[in-house]
Amino acid sequence: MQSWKVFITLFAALVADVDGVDEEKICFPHNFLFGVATAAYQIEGAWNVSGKGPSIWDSLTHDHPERIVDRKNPDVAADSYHLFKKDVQLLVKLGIQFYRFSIAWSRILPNGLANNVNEDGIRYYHELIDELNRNNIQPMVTMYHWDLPQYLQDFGGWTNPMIADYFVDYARVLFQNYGSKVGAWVTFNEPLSFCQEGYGGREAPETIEASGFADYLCAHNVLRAHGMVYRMYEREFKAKLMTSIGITLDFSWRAPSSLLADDIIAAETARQFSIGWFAHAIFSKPGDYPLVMRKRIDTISRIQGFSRSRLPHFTAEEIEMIRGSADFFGLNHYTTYLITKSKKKISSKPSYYADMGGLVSQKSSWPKTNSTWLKVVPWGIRLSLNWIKRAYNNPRIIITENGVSLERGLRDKGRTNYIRDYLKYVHAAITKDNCNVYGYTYWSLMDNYEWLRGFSECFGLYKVDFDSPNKTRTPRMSSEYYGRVSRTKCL
Ligand code: GOI
Repeated sequence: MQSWKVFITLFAALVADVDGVDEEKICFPHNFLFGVATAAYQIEGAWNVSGKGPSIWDSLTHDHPERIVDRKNPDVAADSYHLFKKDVQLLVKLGIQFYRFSIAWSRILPNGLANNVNEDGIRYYHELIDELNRNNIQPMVTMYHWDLPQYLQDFGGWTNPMIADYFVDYARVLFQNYGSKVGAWVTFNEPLSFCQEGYGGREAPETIEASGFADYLCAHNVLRAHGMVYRMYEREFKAKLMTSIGITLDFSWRAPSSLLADDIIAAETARQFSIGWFAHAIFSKPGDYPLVMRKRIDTISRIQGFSRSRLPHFTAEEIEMIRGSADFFGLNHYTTYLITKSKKKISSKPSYYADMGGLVSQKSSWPKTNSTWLKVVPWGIRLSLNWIKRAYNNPRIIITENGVSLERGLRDKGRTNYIRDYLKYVHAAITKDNCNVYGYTYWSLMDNYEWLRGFSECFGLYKVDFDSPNKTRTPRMSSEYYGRVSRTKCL
């Protein structure tokens, strides 16, 4: 069947389905996992404590406060570096089964390279992981959640092919130290975000701004680094350790803005240029980049007078190495976009969006949140899960982030509704569509530093008072709801 027919059938079926079941009790399988997520830079603080080296985000927030909405930096943030035992108690109170957090590369290796290991950094994550295990909360550890050691950025960051080797060295230090007590590893969080915004746009500190060029180089090296870590683990650790390794990819659903064939095709192309850019090489049978990316970028590069494609090529060995290099598919999903086929003529200026050929928008009637990009569109998660199932032969999926930003207050009915509505569609994807989803993670445990948005957007189940000396955490109403869901597995 053509993809647009699949889309319409699925869409009609699911809108009819889920609306009718509001009153029934909806329960997940007993072994379904519920968790919450955070990231090192957004909560730890202690930016230069005990030997930690600076990351690119430390540089940006210190040197260019004008680029941050509230001009604030997270030098202290929620101070989880010192308050982690309190945070583990919040997790215990929630009754969740796992905690997804990230390790700050430059806390372990101050300049990113493995010749200098910072023992205090090693100690900190040992204490956090031990505290989690003591409380029966499984740690799920992200190796890279955007905080590149500044030293590595100075010679090209993710555009430097050598960075894949440096990342393998870093991952080896992590496996050697924590391998026996961590059940699941995520190599990268949302490479689409940091490659596209850091190397192609203005939304991040890398400020390379070479869209249609550096973003492709970044993705290329991230994919190589991911595959190399997976194979290094197989060679050096698999016999001794019991753990799983995956990657977290962000997939906002891309729906066509109309039922015109042009827009339906443009939406599918946009999916291939977003999730497919990273997932195809790892999760598809043939591996490598999606064919439509290869064709469009090769053709447009030629029209623009380049002597080679702006999209790099993998060697045959690299394709083999990356293919199948994940035990699970980590999915971050928050919202949905509409795609309209672009009618603009190709200009000489390289651009990822021109290569993709679609215009991105959102429907004005979709409910707003406190983040401009995040509209509440619960059915998008079911379509995303089904798309992944079909494209990559039903992989094991864990939803590694889903959440919403709302007002700072404690009575957050909207957050409870968001979680319930999105989980209803996750449940339908499992029970009606046979998607292989085994867990769900709410972003975030607590309010934190929202990158360029500073402290102005609150995603937390717990409110954090960033002005109080001890960074007081207070439960929001939604934490009661999510705690009940994670304990009973029922909505
Ligand atoms: C997570 O990423 C992340 O992992 C966490 O660390 C984080 O805390 C959490 O999100 C919560 O933020 C309006 C083209 C303004 C260019 C609408 C199209 C800007 C720019 C819609 C579409 C969107 C979640 C920036 C995934 C990056 C925010 C991915 C969500 C910028 C927009 C656009 C828009 C656009 N994304 N990120 N953007």
